[in-house]
Amino acid sequence: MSDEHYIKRCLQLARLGEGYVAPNPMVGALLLHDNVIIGEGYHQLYGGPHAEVNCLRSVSNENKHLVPFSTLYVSLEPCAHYGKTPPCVDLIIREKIKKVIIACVDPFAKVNGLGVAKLTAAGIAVKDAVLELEARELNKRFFYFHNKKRPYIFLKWAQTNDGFIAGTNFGKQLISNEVSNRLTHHLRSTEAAIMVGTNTAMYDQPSLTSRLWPGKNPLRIVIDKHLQLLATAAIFKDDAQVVVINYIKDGLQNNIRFLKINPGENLITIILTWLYENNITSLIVEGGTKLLQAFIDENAWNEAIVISNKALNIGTGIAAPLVPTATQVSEVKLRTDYISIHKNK
Ligand code: AOF
Ligand code: ZN
Repeated sequence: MSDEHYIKRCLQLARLGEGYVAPNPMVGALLLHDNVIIGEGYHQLYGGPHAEVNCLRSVSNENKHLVPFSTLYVSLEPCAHYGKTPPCVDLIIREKIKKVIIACVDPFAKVNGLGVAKLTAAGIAVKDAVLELEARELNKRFFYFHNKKRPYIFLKWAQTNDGFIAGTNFGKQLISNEVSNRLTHHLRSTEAAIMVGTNTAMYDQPSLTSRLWPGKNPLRIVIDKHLQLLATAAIFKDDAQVVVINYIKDGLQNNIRFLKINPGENLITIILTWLYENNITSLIVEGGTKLLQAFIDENAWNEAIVISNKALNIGTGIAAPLVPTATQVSEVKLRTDYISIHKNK
């Protein structure tokens, strides 16, 4: 079996942490001795042990003596820093492992190459860049966040066949079907934050939770410049945090975080900076058209997920945002809904 084969298994293990490890990356590891996998592990929970630690812990007592003669495969460069856990490189050196194969270097400034350097200095053979593209794609949020210093942004909306996202006067319009809604809730459970504009929060009354999928809720962010939303709005209900971006006040009140901005300031820049400073690696923007179009116009987006119900025409209403058609990379059909994914190059 090739190194690619074992790194692929590491990527598979890593994905088991989806939705539970952010802002950390998903990481998987395995130990191979004489073509037999004697240990496997992944980073399961933010703040918890890293993949390498879980992998070594999984080795049975009768196989422990094989560890120094095994190769460690990891989907990310082992860490060299003291974070919530001690450095994985120290553990690898202590365990006398002589060969480490990794998929990619960690973009996090406190690690970024230092893990490989420390292993090499200890006489350990390190092979890098095995399935690097796949590994970076798996942790696209984490890489984007550290390289560009802003969260990875998904735009998501549902539109009718004739291109509307709501009826006239913001009339609430059910567009996507229950299967697509599950998909949306899955996305919510894997992303750190979700945002809507005032009118969407007011007229659509979304709760922005991931109740149709197991997992955590994202941090909810709503723009409400003049604090017009009623305390009874759906966005303030349920067990998920809320941030209200507004012109009036700052601070925490009844579990709601108010974040004051000044008129004239670039809203998108301020929000993205705040998200970066608060270690929020990904954001879904769910509407309405004005907010989505602002992100498109500022070129502040990574992926757009457009759900189009081909069986529904309403003739008039609020037009959907316009995303360049050339950016579409795929389309899947879920009953009457066509879900197209666009990627910003
Ligand atoms: C690894 N293996 O499984 C993961 C790594 O606060 P900590 O201690 O959890 O450290 C978080 C950082 O460690 C994170 O930003 C990333 O650079 C790295 N994640 N490293 O060797 C792992 N999850
Ligand atoms: Zn580590």
